[in-house]
Amino acid sequence: MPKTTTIETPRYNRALLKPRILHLGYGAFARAFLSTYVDETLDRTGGDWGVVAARLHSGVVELDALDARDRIVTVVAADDDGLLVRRVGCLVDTSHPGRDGLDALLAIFERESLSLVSLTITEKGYCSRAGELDEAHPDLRHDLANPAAPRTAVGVLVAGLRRRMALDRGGLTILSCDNLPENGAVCRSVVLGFAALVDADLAAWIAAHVSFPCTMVDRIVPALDEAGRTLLREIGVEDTDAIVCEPFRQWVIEDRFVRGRPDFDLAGAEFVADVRPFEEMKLRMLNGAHSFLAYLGALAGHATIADCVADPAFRDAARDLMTLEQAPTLAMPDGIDLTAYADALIRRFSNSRLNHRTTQIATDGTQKLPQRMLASIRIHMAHDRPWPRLALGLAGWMAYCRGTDDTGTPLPLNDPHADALRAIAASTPDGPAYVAAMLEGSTVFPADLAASPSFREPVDAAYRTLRRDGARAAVAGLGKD
Ligand code: CS2
Repeated sequence: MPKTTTIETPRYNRALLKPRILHLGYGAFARAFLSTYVDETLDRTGGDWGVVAARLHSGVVELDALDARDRIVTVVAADDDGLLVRRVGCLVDTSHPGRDGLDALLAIFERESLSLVSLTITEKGYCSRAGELDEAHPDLRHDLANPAAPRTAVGVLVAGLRRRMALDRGGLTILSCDNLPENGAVCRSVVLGFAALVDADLAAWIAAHVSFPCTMVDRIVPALDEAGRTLLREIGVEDTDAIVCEPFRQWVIEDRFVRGRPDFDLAGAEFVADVRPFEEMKLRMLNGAHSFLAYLGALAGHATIADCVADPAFRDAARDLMTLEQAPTLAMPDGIDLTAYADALIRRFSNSRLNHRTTQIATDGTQKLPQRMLASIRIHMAHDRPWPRLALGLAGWMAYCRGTDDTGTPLPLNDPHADALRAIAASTPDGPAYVAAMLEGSTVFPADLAASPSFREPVDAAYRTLRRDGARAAVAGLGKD
């Protein structure tokens, strides 16, 4: 049993809650993140900020399970010091177009009380390319042809806002909580881009009445696995969809809400004028190190992030990646100590309760690598500085995409472009030809980078080392030249 277990339950009056927040993409991260901030704010202020939890694709079973439990969500923050179990009570309803019909979801946008639509739809959910609407995206093409019957979150937002405009209900705030640089700006760009293609008046209305603040979100929330379920059973939590996550969380939010907001700062969030430095810090140092460990760790046979950082070669390389190749690309406000941030991240990664699988973080590499690695590489190239760890990280992703680890054990490849990646691997022999084909055909690398010898050569060299020595030796060899 863990050393200490504390249980917290809502202290506010749930009967007062109204549907004021609609959350699209109510999965593990939203439970552990948005819900806990709303809940703790309600504990301090009371009020009516209830949340409707919506999923667009999978998730009907999870939402049904929530409904059956009076929509109480159990979030267990765990580390080696103990557990904090929070029974989150802020949900007022659940919604799923596949279960309740799309109309029921769009009708929520018509509610007078609705003030905020928050999103955790992952990077790929924005259907963007270089921050703009990707009109070639197959699901978007469907939605553009059928704007009243959308499948994508972008299409749902635009259809919902159209209902709102028609009833003159006033604007609201759309709050992206995904790991994208300038997530609010990307969200605005895809929503307005879509709206402009279907109805110019609607696009103008959205531009005038809807705000899209940027946010930096941070809490490590692995998918629940057998170890997590065992822990939950040990402490008597029966909910099949309870969440085990780390105690740490950080939310930095641009304060641009057009229809009120909960005082999230009372629950520890920070409202700032400019989120960008915080988001770059987190995307490059935390997420960049995560992806580095995920690809190279999986190739070396490490199942979890905690396993990776228990291996001194990986721990040192991840810390060096943060301090030597990511921190120097950042311009932080006074008072932010990036070395202390790196040390804290390594401690968070070591949390043995989390079981955060390398193969989970390895998903959707095509969507993650630009902001986690390429942004820093561009800065190093402009200053003529070496970037061997980032190069090995990219090489690790390429090797991972061939589908087996260093001992030949299969690795799962989950990515919206997985078919194209598999086709490249199948048609190109491993080695420099494969690196060249990935640089040119994987959709990750902008044409100017893919064509630049000062970009290609370090990646190519890292890939040769990785294939010659294996992931563990290649990681251990970093910094030894
Ligand atoms: C991870 C993130 O899966 C991933 O790509 O890097 O989910 C990470 O755990 C969170 O961003 C932490 O805030």
